[in-house]
Amino acid sequence: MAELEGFEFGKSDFVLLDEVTMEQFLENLKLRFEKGRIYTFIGEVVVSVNPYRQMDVYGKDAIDAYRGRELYENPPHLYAVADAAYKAMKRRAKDTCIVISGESGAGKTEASKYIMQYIAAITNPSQRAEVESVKNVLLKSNCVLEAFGNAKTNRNDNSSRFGKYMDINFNFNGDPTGGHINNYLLEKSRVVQQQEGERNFHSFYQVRLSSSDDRSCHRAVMGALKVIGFSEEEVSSVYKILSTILHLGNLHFETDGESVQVVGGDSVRHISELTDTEPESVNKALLYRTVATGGGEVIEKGHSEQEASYGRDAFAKALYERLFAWIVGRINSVIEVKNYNPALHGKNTVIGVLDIYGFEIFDNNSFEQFCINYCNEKLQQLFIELILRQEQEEYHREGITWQHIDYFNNQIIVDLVEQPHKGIISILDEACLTAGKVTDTVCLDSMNHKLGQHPHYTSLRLPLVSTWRAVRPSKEMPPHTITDPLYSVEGFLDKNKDPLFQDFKRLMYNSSDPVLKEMWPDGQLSITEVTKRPLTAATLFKNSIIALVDKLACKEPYYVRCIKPNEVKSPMLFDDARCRHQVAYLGLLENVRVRRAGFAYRQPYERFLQRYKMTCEYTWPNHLMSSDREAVEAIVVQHGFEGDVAYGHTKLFVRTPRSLFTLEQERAALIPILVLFLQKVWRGAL
Ligand code: AD9
Ligand code: MG
Repeated sequence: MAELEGFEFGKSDFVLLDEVTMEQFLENLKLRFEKGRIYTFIGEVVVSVNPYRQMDVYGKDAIDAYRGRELYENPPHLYAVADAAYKAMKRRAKDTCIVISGESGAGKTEASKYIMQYIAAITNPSQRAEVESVKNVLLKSNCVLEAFGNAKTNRNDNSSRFGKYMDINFNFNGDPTGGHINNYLLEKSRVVQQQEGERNFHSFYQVRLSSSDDRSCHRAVMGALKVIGFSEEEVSSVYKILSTILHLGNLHFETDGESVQVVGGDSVRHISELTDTEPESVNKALLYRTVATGGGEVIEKGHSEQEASYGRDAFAKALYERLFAWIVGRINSVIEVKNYNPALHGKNTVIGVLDIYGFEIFDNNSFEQFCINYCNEKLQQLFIELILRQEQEEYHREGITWQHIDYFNNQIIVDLVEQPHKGIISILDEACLTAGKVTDTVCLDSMNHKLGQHPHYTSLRLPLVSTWRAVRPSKEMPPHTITDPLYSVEGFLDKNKDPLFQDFKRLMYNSSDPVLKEMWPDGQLSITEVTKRPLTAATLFKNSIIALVDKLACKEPYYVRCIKPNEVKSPMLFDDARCRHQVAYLGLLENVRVRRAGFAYRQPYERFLQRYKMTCEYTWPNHLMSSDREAVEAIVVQHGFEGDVAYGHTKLFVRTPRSLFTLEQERAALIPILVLFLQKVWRGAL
């Protein structure tokens, strides 16, 4: 639990609330936000409220204050969590991870950057050149990924349009030796369409250099690409692909009733130059597709105007998606740990940092929200399981009997989505694989039929499909999703199938640009060889999220839960309703309850003594007992809360915060008297 700052800033740990109610939680959160205290603990979890202004709490002084200290020794901060994860990794050779969640604009990416900066600042004190270079690449990778993976949206000017998980590897000295980045579900539809007021990915504006901001970002990205080790040819290919996509956007199609033509000035010629392909091949790929007939014959079929436009958009999206994946892969090839010999260098340990989209519930929710919310249901499940496991492990380590805590098991909701054959994704896939015209509505009917009886699959309203609702069995545990998300089934099948004509793949594979060619290995297959259906978008996403959860589950987790205080990016406004909503679906009250269900508060004997020894005649100014534990017992007995504590091997565990309040109040009352006393001593009056 956090060092108690004094309650004028509110309670620095939510476990200290008098009662765990939404009202008290919000009141405390708001008070702290208004007093400029944007971080608050729930045990070892940090709750962060986006300040929407520069805070003077990340400098060198702060880094020094948190370095190597215990969680409760300093006020709540990202650095406290980063340090805890780092210490566990270094001292106990544990793989750890820091999971940062929250909705768009809540401050996840900023938090992940501060965490990485902190880790970079506290490692490699001897400034070894090879470690410095790894750190530099890890930090610079952020700038590149943000340029290509972030965009201005209505909710956030720098919104990450992909999920990111980064492993940082450490040697036995605790210095970074490399890393690995996984990216999840890039929102590629943005390449061809943006909502009003939103922009495409930053990279497109940087290539056209539309504003001074874009120009300075472009310079930073070019610098970062160089530091990471991209060759000039590679950088050139990257920008040629961006230009190709822009040119694709400039062309459209017309028909004279018989055949379809490309309209768009010199765009085809530009595209062929930029992609190092023949103009006729580009033209052909845009207007025709190769199909294999039942008899094994291969024919070329002309597109309708609509098919051609659809094909162009799918091509532009795929180009960008593959470019992004290639950039991530290229960064990985630089930062992967090479020549690591555990026999020589000791165990290689890892800190993972996950910056992933939180629940998204809009007025109109589509396939993307379905995937994102499924991912959050899974992470929520993991969160509760791991928090409980961590508690259990601590009790076990300290020799304290564990009491079972009742909690809602999210698995039923996760199963509803991902179960083979029966789950929503399976039903979607089945509809996508069925030959003929299965429409979104037909698929929805099938889902209603198969899942209608499921307790968490509720009322379906065409064309909306409502999927799951978390219903807690006990009223102690409120649901973490307070609004049932409703999904518009329109477009689900197409987004799930995500088709791209083989002709485009072949065109790219046949490019003379080696970088581009490398991104399209599947283009070497001829149409008759393309028999195996590719996995659908939902299944690919599901597989990657299952792999992610497996990866996280074997690590010691630390959590940052980010909250967006208002919709208008104001540093002053705390919008009660918006915050209430987030506290609910992030499961924060549940988190406090789990933390308090056992022992709300714990502290090593020595620290406890230091803080409260003044409240007991047997321990002030120094105790004469044989151990700190006995001295702590004396304090507990004197204040009459023996029934409320358990004595661990190294720590005191206190069940309810109330006992602690008594001590805190007494301490607060004594301090002025002590100060007076000491002043008199100094002045020689005593
Ligand atoms: V999204 O899901 O990627 O759309 P994030 O990542 O949760 O979202 P982000 O970190 O990008 O949000 O924060 C949004 C903006 O809030 C930033 O661009 C900053 O202007 C602002 N912000 C967030 N955290 C801080 C902070 N600790 N200090 C100052 C902050 N400003
Ligand atoms: Mg972000």
